[in-house]
Amino acid sequence: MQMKKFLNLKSILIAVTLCLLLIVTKPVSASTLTLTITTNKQTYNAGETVIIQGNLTLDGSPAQDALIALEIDTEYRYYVFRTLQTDAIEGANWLVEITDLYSCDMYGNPQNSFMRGSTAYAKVVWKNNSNVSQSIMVAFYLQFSTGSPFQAFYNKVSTSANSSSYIIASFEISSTAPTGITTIYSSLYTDFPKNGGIPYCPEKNATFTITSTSSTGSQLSAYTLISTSSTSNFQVAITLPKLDVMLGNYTVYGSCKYGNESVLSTAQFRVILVGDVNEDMKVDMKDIGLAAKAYGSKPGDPNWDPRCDLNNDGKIDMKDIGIICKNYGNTGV
Ligand SMILES: [Ca+2]
Ligand SMILES: [Ca+2]
Repeated sequence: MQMKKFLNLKSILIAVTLCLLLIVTKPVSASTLTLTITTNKQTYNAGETVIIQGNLTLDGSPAQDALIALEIDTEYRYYVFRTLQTDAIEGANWLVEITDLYSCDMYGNPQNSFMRGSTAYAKVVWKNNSNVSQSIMVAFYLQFSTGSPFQAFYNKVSTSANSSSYIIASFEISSTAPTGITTIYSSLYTDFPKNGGIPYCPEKNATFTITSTSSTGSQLSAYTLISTSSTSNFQVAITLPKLDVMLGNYTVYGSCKYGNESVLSTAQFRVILVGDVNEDMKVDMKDIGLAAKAYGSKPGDPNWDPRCDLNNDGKIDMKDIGIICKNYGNTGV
C-alpha cells in the first residue's frame, strides 16, 4: 500500500516534470530575417564595376520597406557608406532624420562648384525627434562622376532630445580628381554597419561639380547612378578606379533591423591589377618587357615566365601582350 502510494506520487512527479518540459521546449514562434548579399564576381580588375545585390526576407517572404546600412571596407580603410532600401519608403516617422544636405564653403554657405586641387565642404543637418538624447554615427560617402568612390568618413556625435544638429565636413579634391558631377551621400546609423549598426532613416544625397578651370560651368555627367530597389531586393554599383585602385580584399557589410529582428550579413571580393607582371603596382613598359622576353615560350622552355601567361593558356603570345596593353597605365595602392 505504502509502495503503491509512493509509485503514484512518483508518476505524478514525472507527469508534472514532463508537462514543464513541454512548456519549456515548446517552440517559440520566432521569425527568421534573412539578408543575402552577393557580388557579381569574386575578383575584379581596376576599372571594373562591382555590382552588389541584396535580398531581404522575413520567414521567406519579401521584407518590404526596410532600410539596410551598407558598409564596404578595404583592408585599410572605409570605402563606402550607404543606406539602401527595399521598396520606396515615404512619410514614415523617424526617430532621427536628415533634414538637409548640401555642398558649401567652410562657413556653410551653399556652393556647388569646386576646382580640382581645392577643398570642398558639405553640411548635413539632422533632427532628433525623440524625447531622449541619441548617439549617432553620421556617415558620409562621396562618389565621383565616374562612379568611383572618392571618400568615406564618419563622425560620432550625441544629439539631445528634440533638437537639430549639423556637421560641416571638409574633403580635399586632388588635382587629378575626375571632373563632373560628384555625389555626396549621408547616412545616420546607430553604429558602424559592421558592428550591427542600423540606419535611423533613409540616406540623403546632394551633388556638386568638380571643375578643372574656374571658368567651367556645371558639366552634366553621362554617368547615372545605379541604385535600384524592388520589394525585397536592392542593388548598388561602384566602379573601381583605374588609377590608385586599392588592391586586396574588400568586405561588404549589410545590417538591418526589421520589426524585432536584426541581421548582419557580409560578402567579400578581391581587387587585383591585371597585367602587372612584376607586381610593382603599375602596368607599364616593364611588364611588356617581361612578356616580350618570355614571348613564344611554353612551360619547360628556358625563357618561360608563368607570370606573363595572363590568360592561363600555357603559352605566352600576343594575347598576353594584348592584356597588358589593355590595362596599360593602371595603378594600384
Ligand atoms: Ca608592373
Ligand atoms: Ca597566354
